[in-house]
Amino acid sequence: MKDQILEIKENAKKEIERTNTLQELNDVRVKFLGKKGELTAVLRGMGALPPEERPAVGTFVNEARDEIENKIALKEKELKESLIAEKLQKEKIDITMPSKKTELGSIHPITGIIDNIKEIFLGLGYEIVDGPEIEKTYYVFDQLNTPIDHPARDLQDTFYINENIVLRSQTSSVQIRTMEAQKPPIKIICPGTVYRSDSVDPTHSPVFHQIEGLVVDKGITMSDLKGTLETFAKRCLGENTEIRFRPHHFPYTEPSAEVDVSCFVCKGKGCRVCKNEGWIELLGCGMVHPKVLENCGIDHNIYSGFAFGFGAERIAMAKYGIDDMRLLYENDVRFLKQF
Ligand code: 2NL
Repeated sequence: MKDQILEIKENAKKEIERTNTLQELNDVRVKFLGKKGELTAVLRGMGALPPEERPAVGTFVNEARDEIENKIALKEKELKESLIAEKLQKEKIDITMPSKKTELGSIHPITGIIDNIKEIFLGLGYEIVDGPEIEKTYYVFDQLNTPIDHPARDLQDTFYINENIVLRSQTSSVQIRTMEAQKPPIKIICPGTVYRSDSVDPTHSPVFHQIEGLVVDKGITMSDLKGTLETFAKRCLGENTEIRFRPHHFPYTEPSAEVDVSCFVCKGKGCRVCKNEGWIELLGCGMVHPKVLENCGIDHNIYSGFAFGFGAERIAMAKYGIDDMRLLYENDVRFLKQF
């Protein structure tokens, strides 16, 4: 019987050695150690042996089983390792291969202009403040000395939520809120989205972006305003930029002015961008109306201030020579790629 067991063991070892896959190895396991396996059959046949021989044969069978199991475990480890090695070889990545080109996005020109303007005014010591886009008429009109019969308050020009609430048509409301909440000195800019009931055309959009500035302190004069706007224009549009003031009227400033910049495309000679004028209209400004200061609880006998406001789209169009505002909103990548 021992010879038979030895033979089974040797056969099993040989067959294990010959296997090439985990499946084949499992088949060998079943063939020798399974319920109907060869070694199991020997164990079953032990009943026929004289009782005194049984323990020795039993031990021998168990040793043979252990040896076969060890051999299988070793082979299994070997097969699994070669499987992984094969997989690694197959999935090898050629890191020298040129990669697919990734398209990088870029900052939208309007966002870029606003960021640029914020940087300039931060450099001049201004704080940036924002506020609600849905706003009380009290902050957008009443406090700004804009009477009930003023055309800006017309239903044709402003989006009304109800009689007392509008989509803000300028960010001055944020400045009024600031003047009501804190004492001078005040030195702020208020960038933000504003809404006017305009049809879309090359120079108008019902939704656009405005930046307003406000300085209130003792002894602020028109020359502070001029110096500030000249510095701003040069930093924003180039050191050779010149500015000119034209008298104008706003209900919230007195005196008021509109400011033009020399055309930086043709240096004032006249071209497509300035429509042969040599000058481009940039912004509106003035000295804060005494009534506006008083409305906000600021004594106009002690304090004075200047304010200005402009559209970011207008600056972007002037700076980049864009002749149709709609290009800024259409998200055509061929257009946006240029900035
Ligand atoms: C424009 C230019 C402007 C202001 C805005 C302002 C704000 C306060 C007080 C006084 Cl709180 N003024 N802002 C001043 C002048 C012009 O915007 O073209 N507006 C229609």
